[in-house]
Amino acid sequence: MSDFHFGYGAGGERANDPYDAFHEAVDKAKDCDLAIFAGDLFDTRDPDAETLTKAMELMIPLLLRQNDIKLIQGIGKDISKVPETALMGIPIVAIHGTHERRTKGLLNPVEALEKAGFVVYLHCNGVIFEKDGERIAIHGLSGVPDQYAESVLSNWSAAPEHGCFNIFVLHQSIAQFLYAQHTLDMHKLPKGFDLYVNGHIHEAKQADYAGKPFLLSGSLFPTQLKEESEKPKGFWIAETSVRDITSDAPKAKKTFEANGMSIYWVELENQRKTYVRTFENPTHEAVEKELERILAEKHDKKPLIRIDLKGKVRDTLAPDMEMKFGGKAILSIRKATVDSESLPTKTLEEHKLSVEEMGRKILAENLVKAGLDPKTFDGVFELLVEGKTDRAIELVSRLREKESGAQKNAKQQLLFRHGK
Ligand SMILES: [Mn+2]
Repeated sequence: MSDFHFGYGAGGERANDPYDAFHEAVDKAKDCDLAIFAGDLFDTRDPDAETLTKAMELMIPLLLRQNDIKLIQGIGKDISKVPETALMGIPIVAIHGTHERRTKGLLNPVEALEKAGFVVYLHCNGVIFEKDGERIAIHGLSGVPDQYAESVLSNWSAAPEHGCFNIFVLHQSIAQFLYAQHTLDMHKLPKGFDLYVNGHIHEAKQADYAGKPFLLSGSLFPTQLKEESEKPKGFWIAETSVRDITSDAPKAKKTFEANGMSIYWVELENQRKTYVRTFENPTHEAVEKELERILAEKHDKKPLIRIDLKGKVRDTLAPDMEMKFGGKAILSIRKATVDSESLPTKTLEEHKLSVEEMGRKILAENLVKAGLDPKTFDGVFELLVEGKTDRAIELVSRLREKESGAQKNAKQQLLFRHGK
């Protein structure tokens, strides 16, 4: 599972949605031997004390389960540094996602969870667990800027471990699943693993890579309101040996079976319902009727209803509906313009990230123009984003010393060319 986005909507009406969803998922996963969280556990890289505490509280039930799985080996990871509490019960193996990434040397919140003894954190390394003579190797690539994903992968050169069931976990934009700049081509991923799990993309999906299941874990609650958001969210269970788990998790649906491995999709049932409706030249009456129809169904939590209005729309429509139904539903009513229709809907947090990415791109272009290596200066940008100006200046002066040799050289060449 992935993309819990703890802290999302804090202070708002949906503030508990991430926790409620995770709570249900953990409850439905309590018969598993191992949990894998594929990034974006938190909505921000610096979650506040309330968010951190809530996340840890909700993970405790997994660690307190009766289970005799053992961490037996690290793959490029010093397992003596993993606190023992993180290996209790159903251990959680986690990577950080796009939302938690911080520059080298700064603790990200998933790494923090490992230090606190809640998870086993992976980034360009792996761990091997053993239970009843069966070995599971998990190889994790935490979220890296998409334009560097390929080079990070080739520097790491992950390979499946002999005699193990090998799982490759990542958190990237994969070209085959979405349209975006700098996506990672799926075929650049190392082959030979038994199972691939990718976070980041919020719509869950099962695909295939080199004959093996490639799972998009999807988010546990909708962060974007699209038509697909009406589908219930959930998580995947992989059974690596022959056993029918449908008796343990009654709503689990088997979606794959081969060589003794089965994949199940487990839906969350007790979460806020989402509805997306579109109206063309709507009358008050038409919208009202549909809202009444939706609200006639039983809802434990106020449903989330998005209404897109097209064509001729009276200005009073949205405020009138808000007035009449605002107490029974969380309404998002918007007039669709040509522009907003062609643009994918994004959460505020995602907009913030896009601005950051744009800034990173501009900085990279200017660095190249100045004859500097943009990769070296990535840390400077991230420190500035976090408001750590002193550390940014310190890093710049250190980098300048390193670059000054090369600069001097370039300057001399320039002077030489101009005949001075
Ligand atoms: Mn996410």
